[in-house]
Amino acid sequence: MEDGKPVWAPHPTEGFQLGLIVDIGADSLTIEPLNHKGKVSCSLMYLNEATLLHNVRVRYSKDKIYTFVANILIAVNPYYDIPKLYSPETIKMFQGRSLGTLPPHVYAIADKAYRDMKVLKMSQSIIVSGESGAGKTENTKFILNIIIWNSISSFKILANPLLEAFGNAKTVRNNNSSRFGKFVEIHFNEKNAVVGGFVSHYLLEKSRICMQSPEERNYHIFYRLCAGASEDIRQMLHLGSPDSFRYLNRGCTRYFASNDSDKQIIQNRKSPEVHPERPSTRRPGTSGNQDQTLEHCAELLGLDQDDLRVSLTTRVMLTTAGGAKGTVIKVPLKVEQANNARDALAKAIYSRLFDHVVKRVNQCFPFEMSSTFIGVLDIAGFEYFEHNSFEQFCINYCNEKLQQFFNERILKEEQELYQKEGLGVNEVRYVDNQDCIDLVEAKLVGVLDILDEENRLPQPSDQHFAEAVHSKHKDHFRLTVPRKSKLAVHRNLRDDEGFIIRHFAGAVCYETTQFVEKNNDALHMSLECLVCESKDKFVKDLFESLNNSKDSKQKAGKLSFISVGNKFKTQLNLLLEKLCSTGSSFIRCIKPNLKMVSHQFEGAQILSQLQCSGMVSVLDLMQGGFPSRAPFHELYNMYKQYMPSKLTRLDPRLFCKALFKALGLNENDYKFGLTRVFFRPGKFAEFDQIMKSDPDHLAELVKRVNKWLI
Ligand code: AOV
Ligand code: MG
Repeated sequence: MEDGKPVWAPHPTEGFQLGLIVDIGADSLTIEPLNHKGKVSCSLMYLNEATLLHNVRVRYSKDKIYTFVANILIAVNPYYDIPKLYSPETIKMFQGRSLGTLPPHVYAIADKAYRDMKVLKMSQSIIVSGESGAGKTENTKFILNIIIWNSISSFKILANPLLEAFGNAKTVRNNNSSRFGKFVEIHFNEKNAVVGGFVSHYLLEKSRICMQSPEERNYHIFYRLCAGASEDIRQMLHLGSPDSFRYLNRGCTRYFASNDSDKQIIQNRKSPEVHPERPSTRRPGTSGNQDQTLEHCAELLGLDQDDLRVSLTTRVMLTTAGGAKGTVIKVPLKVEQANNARDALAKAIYSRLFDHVVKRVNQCFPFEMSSTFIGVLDIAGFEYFEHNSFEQFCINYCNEKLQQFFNERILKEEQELYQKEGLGVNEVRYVDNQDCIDLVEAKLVGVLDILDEENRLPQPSDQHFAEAVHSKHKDHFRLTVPRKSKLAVHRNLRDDEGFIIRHFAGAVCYETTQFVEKNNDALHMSLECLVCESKDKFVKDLFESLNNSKDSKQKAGKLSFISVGNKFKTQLNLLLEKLCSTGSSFIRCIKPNLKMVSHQFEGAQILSQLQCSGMVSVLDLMQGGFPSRAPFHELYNMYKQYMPSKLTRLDPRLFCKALFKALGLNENDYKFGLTRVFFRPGKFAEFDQIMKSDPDHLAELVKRVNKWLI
């Protein structure tokens, strides 16, 4: 660093800003910002987070929303339809062309997957990640469409509108937010024609069924039913306006006119909200006539009205006191407990219904024999909010696993490149996150198992769980106790009701309130028994499969336990096994701003997403090896103007060799491959600076080169 040299300086809103050093103090630098619109040439040969951010920014301003870093595709959400970006002509242009010969595009990734599958006869996966609203689901749809389009088949996947109706909702971050993760597989026969498909789903958000934050909605399907159902369905289901339903009238009840009432695919970016918020006629909790609600409910669920009432308001218990051991008694529930029972029933029904919808979708794309598949993973990226609960814990655990997979793959690619170029370098160092994964999933001592153990206690408590986590991992590098100020201030929480995990993307403070409840997928036995005996075959079937797998001798009244966390762990490990057996590509989606508008690039926010997506750690990973690389002919063209003609007559490779020798560069700082030179971190910049330094210095250099050439 020297006075007058341009540097990228951290900036609170822009992320980084280019400036000149005007003063170097003992512990600070004074930097004068340079006008962005001035001439700033930037090359990714200087690979760091500032130049990466700058590059993405410049490209975004020209509607170039896709950028490659190595083979990883960065996709910025444009929040408007860029003309011709996904047109049939564009699709044609990408077919069969190799990565790197065409501008970066999601079609390039899809096409690479399809070609690799054909050529290598190996299944492929595309991992799409990013925060809420970053464009994962849209890009996933583009990929699936083009793959099916490409593979000359009459096969159509029309499952998306259905899955999105049941699994997507309006949130403050995204009007069409997927509240579940999915891995969609398209299966092919040995002739590479599509033979079928399969969808796996993960972690549907259940709390939304009973409760929505202000400005958020329940799942789309409810509003669409209210808005678009025919009169006979309306009568049959006792439908009214969303305001009249307790589960719909807490948050936002607005209709999205063209989405909710007509039968087309939900595309919220094209449909402004038309109906103003309808006045709420009743207060929550006092909705309508409760007896009538109970009657409708019982009717629709195929239950006896009195049985339903009793099951929702009492709990069957086995007495253990005195000699009366084993007597069944009915204990009335407090209002809050009864509300919880009702909510638990609603959540159980909906999540089983969603499982059923996915199962039915899968039955529509059956296949008997498949030789390969292309799988696309659309799952939420790393999350940290003001308050983080069990959902964030699970999704971040998932992202740790995916990050590890990502690191291993990128590392492997780097090493393969080094090998191909004959560098003789075997090792690239990087920070492994296995310790963080172990902290979550290790047998007995991992957070998930500690939580399960808590769930099995007669009186589990969130606080006791948090204490157990801390006591089992006293000096764990990844785990700390939150300070009181972080957690307790507004929420009357004790300071030990939580833990902080130091993730690869940053530290997150989890509040353990409700962890125990959210980790349990089981209903109280009395409710479970009730729905299992429904006269409605559909409702009965929803619960039956689950019931069969359980110990039928389970005692009445005792809360059974089905672990959400461990189910997810099992699913995730299966998914990773699958991913490991495939060739993989990565897409990192970026949300450009919180307002969800076009043409607005919030640098600081985007930088943090690049960090969370592991892109910055890819740069770090590359720093452990030879992150900057330049083909011989590029270096030749870049510097020949400074060199004597004797030197420029050499072929580019020899030119570079001669030049490097003459400069007396340290041989540890660079390596010659077959087609390019590789540099240690920061060394390319040093070299470039020598080459472009002042005329005296240059004359001296030329003399040295001449001498060396003789
Ligand atoms: P997400 O899947 O990443 O969020 P979406 O794919 O639903 O995000 O994208 C959010 C919205 O951004 C879409 O509804 C579109 O309006 C717009 N959008 C995204 N990509 C494009 C594009 N390529 N061109 C034009 N508009 C786009 V979440 O599911 O909330 O994590 O849970
Ligand atoms: Mg989505």
